[in-house]
Amino acid sequence: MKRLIIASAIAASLVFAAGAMAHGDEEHGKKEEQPADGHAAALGKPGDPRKVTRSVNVEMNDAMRFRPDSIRVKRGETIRFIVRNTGKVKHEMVLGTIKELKEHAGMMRKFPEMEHADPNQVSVEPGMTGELVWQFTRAGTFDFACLVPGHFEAGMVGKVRVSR
Ligand SMILES: [Cu+2]
Repeated sequence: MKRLIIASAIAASLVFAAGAMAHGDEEHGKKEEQPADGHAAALGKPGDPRKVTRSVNVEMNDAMRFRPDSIRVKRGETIRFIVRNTGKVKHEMVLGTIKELKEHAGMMRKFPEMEHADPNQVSVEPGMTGELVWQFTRAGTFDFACLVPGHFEAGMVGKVRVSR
């Protein structure tokens, strides 16, 4: 009888372990799905530099503005943004939805040292030029912003209008 109890205790712990493992797998699976689902995915995907259909020049300056701050593209286009920083401080261009960008700006205020190099953004040192290649796969109006702490709040934002 005692042996039986031990055996079922082992069986129970095995089931528990298997359950824990299955749970772990599930979590893992969720994580892997995230890139398709989350960050900036609403407006498209990183573009293939060999399939660029058009280049767009964007200036970033210390007046906390993008020029132009409104960009029109056609759905499906792959745009090479040539982003020039004419200011004396670092600026960046981050593509996203305004909700996402707001959240991200909040994170940047909390962790100003946070460096990130996602495919939907380019950071440009003063006097330098950076590039960002993006394919717009959905029609709609999307946003971009500079998320250097304080810049988004100062109105350093712009819009991309993607037509069908
Ligand atoms: Cu800026």
